[in-house]
Amino acid sequence: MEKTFLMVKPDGVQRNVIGEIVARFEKKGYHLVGAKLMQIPTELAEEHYGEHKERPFFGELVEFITSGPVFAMVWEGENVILTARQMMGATNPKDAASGTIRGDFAVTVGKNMIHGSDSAESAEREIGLFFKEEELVSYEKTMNNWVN
Ligand code: IDP
Repeated sequence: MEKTFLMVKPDGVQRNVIGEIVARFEKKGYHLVGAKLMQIPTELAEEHYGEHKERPFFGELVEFITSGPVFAMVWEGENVILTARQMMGATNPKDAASGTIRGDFAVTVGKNMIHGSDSAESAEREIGLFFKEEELVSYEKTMNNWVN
């Protein structure tokens, strides 16, 4: 089953919307298999956002993501990578549709509330960066039969 890495960024933790964001994915029918509140070390932030190293906002991005705790999660389900991206909305909240997380909760691109893997390769890489294998759990919910 497909897995993705999602993270409520420091703005979401500070603004008390961890629960609302988790609830959206739970209600959709996805399956939470790992989660932790953590403070990201600078080296991990730089590695996670490595593809943006040359961008002018890289320093600001690393500074922001390490500025306070984040809520890191692994979610499982059919097409969860793409569907979670759709539920998050466009990177810049000004372009994000109402009803999406960024469209509903965020205003500026620098503080856009949530991160989500953008491909199967990124999901595998990011889950590996943030979680040890033993931190992910495997369990059944009877609801699975009502979703799939
Ligand atoms: P994504 O988070 O939707 O995948 P990416 O293009 O991978 O978007 O960018 C990573 C993060 O970098 C974004 O979520 C956003 O917070 C930040 N970012 C992107 N563009 C800018 C910018 O122009 N200024 C400041 N931050 C930016």
